[in-house]
Amino acid sequence: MYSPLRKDFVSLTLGEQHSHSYTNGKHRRQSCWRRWKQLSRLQRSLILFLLAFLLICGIFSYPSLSEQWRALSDDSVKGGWDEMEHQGLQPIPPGLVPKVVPGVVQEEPPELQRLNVPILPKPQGLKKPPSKRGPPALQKRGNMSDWQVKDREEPAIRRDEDQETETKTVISWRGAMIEAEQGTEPQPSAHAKEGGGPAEVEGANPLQPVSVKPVDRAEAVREAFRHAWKGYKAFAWGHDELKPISKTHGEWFGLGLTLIDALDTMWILDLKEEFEESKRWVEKELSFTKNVDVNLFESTIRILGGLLSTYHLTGDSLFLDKAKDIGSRLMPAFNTPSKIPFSDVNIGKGIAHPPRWTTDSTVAEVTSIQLEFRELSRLTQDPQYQKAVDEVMRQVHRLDGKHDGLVPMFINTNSGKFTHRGVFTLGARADSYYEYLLKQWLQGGKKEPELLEDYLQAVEGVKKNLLRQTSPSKLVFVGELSHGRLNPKMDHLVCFLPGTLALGAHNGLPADHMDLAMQLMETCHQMYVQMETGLSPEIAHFNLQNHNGRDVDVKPADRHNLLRPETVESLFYMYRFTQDSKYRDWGWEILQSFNKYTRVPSGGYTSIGNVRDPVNPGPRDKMESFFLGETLKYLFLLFSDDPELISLDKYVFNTEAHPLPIWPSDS
Ligand code: DMJ
Repeated sequence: MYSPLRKDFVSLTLGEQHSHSYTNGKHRRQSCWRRWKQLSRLQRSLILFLLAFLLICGIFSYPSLSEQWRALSDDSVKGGWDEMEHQGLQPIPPGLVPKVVPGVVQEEPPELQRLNVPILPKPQGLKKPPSKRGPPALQKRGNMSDWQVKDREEPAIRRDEDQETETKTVISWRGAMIEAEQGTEPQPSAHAKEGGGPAEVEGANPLQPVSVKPVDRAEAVREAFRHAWKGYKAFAWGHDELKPISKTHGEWFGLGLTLIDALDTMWILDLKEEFEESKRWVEKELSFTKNVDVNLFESTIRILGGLLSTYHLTGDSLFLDKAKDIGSRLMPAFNTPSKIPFSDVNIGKGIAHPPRWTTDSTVAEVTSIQLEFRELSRLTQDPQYQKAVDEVMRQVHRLDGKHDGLVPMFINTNSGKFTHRGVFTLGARADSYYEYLLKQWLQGGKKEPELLEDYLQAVEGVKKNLLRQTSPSKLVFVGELSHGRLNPKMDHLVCFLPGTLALGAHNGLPADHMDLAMQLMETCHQMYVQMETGLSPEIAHFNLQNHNGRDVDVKPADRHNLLRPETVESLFYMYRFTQDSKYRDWGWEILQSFNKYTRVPSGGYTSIGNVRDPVNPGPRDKMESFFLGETLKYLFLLFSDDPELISLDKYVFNTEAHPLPIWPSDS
């Protein structure tokens, strides 16, 4: 029963009738003390608790409040802001100018975070870039320069988790957050585009040219890598792939795929700390003694290729030992009636098998493992690896079913013959066959004529059968031939081709290979710039009709972007061989689009589902290992001014961007 006498509360009467009329301090102290003594124990404890609580709150909020008071009381900020903005000037609160290296994404200074001051001052005086993602019409933007107004640095791309809540800078999509509106660069003035000296900026006093300095693009790639690594380290360390939105990992082979794929990238980008930590993981944790099925091709190009190139760059035998281990465990794949390898191997049990539904293997897969196994033989002086992969090439060289040097997509592991004949593509399932013809020829010192013969014939086959021009802009693309009919579609994967053609031309192959490379490079570039996000779809369809339509179209099922490298890979080759800065500019735009639409604030980059929708690009929650292994590596090399950094006369890149040495002539 509830007793009316029972008190579930404490009544405190702190006020006093005459409390305001103190005349004597002593009397006041005495009277206070008396009142205090009259209070019950509980009342006193409560008051003391409240006072202590208020004191603690005061201590913690003091720095931020004082900052705000200081900022508010500053006349140059207060009131001046609107007026200055109106005049086309951009006030930056004194003491709050972030010290940023141009183009380098840095942590926001804590005072900026606290005050929520926009760290990216609006680039006034510089016209907003024309809406480059407008209706997707053909856009030839030429060279975009990377000059910026000195005091208005590019935004420090936001990184901290607590910034995720900043609605201004973040797109929210079904609960997923990806960063938005970063890296948007003010359009450079014509002057800045050309030169590099002080630039006149529209709206600024012409007598006082504003000095500009170049963005350090290579440094921006380093920053992107660090950001990706931050996510991998936090949520996927030692696992195959980062799932950056759900902040967890995905497993494919269970072999730390991203970490191994990224080893040589870290070395090349000079990210020592990250490299050393990863090396320790390889030393202590990486084990191939695992009952796991791996895909022969994927594990060869990513793991074996990654370990071999890291061995070459570092000279550390740890990586060669690991390469030998995985290489020998993959060898059972070649135990087939035809010697054309199975697609899958259990590296723990030493048993290989084809996929469940077929005894076929993919042509690109069985012909794009040669660079790695040949190099393994050279390093170990054990010929078994090279023998196995050379045998595959020997057979494919002689096979019926090619069409002017073009190969079908499947080959049977029992008969050793092509299957599903009549379909020819430079895209998925055939792409790197062509790439490895040229690269094996280069790797071996141009001594294997069948490889060159097959390569040259294939390029002629492409020219004769697969090339078309779009309407209305006459973009040259490589279509697909299906039983005599041309399908005007091109995978993004085909964008490796400009780079490979350029590499061939650089090595003495016909000059028209370079012409074709330039034309295809332009098309791959258009596959990016004509999309609203500035990112290419997985597959583009091209308009052949002779009327005013759009050159590039995308089917709903092909609108995704997996952070693939092929276009930036080719841009790297094109820049190295031509020194034409437009290729760098195109690469820079791509990096900015990745930062804008695929970067996840808590770390990592995500593939997206719809490159046509900048508002809702549909993050897919996966960072493929090749984003670190290839995409960022090629971007870094594209922006690096050192042509000797992985010289193309000394190295060939495998199809996962792992550089392997061109063999010395006496080997
Ligand atoms: C990579 O694994 C390799 O570049 C491969 O040759 C094709 N697919 C991915 C990248 O797109």
